[in-house]
Amino acid sequence: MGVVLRASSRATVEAHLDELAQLVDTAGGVEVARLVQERSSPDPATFIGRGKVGELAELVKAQGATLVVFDDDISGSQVRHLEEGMPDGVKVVDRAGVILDIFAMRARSREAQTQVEKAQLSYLVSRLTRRWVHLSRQAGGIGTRGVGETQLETDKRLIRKRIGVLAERLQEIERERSVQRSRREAMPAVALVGYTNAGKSTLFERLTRTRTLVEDRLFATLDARVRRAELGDGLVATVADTVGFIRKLPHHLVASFRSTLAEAADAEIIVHLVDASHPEWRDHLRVGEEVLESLGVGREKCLVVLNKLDRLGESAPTMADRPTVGISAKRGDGLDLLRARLRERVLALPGIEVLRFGPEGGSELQRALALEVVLARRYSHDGIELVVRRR
Ligand SMILES: Nc1nc2c(ncn2[C@@H]2O[C@H](COP(=O)(O)OP(=O)(O)OP(=O)(O)O)[C@@H](O)[C@H]2O)c(=O)[nH]1
Ligand SMILES: [Mg+2]
Repeated sequence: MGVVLRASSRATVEAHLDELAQLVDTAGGVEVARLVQERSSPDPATFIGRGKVGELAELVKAQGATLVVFDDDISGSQVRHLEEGMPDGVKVVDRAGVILDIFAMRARSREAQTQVEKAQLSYLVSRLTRRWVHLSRQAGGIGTRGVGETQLETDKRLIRKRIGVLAERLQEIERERSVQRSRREAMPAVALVGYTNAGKSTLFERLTRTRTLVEDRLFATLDARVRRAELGDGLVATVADTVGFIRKLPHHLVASFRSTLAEAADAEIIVHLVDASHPEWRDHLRVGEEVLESLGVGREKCLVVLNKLDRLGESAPTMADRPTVGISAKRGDGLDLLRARLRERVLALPGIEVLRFGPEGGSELQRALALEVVLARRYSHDGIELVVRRR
């Protein structure tokens, strides 16, 4: 179900619905019908118009559908009113609900699972209605109920408590992560970020020569992973693969995935990967830039890399306002140029120095090797050259 509000257009809403259909497919559902309504503003009770609710119910019945997915954020009471208008047992969710479902399915690490549970509970607490199965029964029942409190409030309180526990656990994981990070600190850190399905994991495999999950599905990657990569000319860096961006990602979700994205935000060089063969790639780039900005990442750190050029033939796009690199992560085209650009950026980082030692500089060389972090060593006929990072 899509709604064309005043500020948007039918074409945009259709494109967003195509993406929503992909999300539904990833979550294991099958799209059987689509409905779009144009309205100047959402109906406070049912989001779409009352008449449209009837039309939707007819369509659901005709198709034997079991789930209605809204592309826009809908509130708990709107869900309730909408579900009341549908045939029995038909559920109503929004885009955020589907994304959460996918995240729950894909979460592997303890961190991702904790983040997903926290995000799900926050989502739930805003949508708790009287039909909710009482949580207090699981949590010991008698004694947990405050005097005069309604069941609903008790449930909400229990959920908030659980959210608090999860938040603490996440902080602890984040502390462990920052310890690990400081151990790697001296190595230049490159993060691959970008819209979901842009090809980040494919590029990660190419750069780090490891195998990872690459899928033509949304959110194949949920956990940030970091590996060592050779950039050529003897230079090494760490490269991080990260969770993808998507439009209309609700704020509370972004917040719970912040620490996963923190890996990206903390990187010194950000490769913002874009699927240039996607008709909406400029929009994807903009969504990514907005998220990066909200994480406090400066533009100057980012290198825009246009991927999947193998699909475009001669008509590779360019951008007037900034330098870009065009690649095909799948075929391996353009990777030498990308590595060269990354080397230039690494060499321009603070603390990086190139030291040269002639044949007589043996003791100085020994000292440098002991004191500095060596990112590259190059041998030539008249001595040795070290690229070091001052701590
Ligand atoms: N034609 C073509 N396909 C590519 C290229 N790079 C990646 N793909 C395909 O695009 C799909 C998504 O690739 P991934 O590497 O999983 O993308 P991702 O950005 O890691 O996606 P998420 O983890 O879901 O955010 C896969 O089917 C890849 O094979 C490319 O250069 N050309
Ligand atoms: Mg991936």
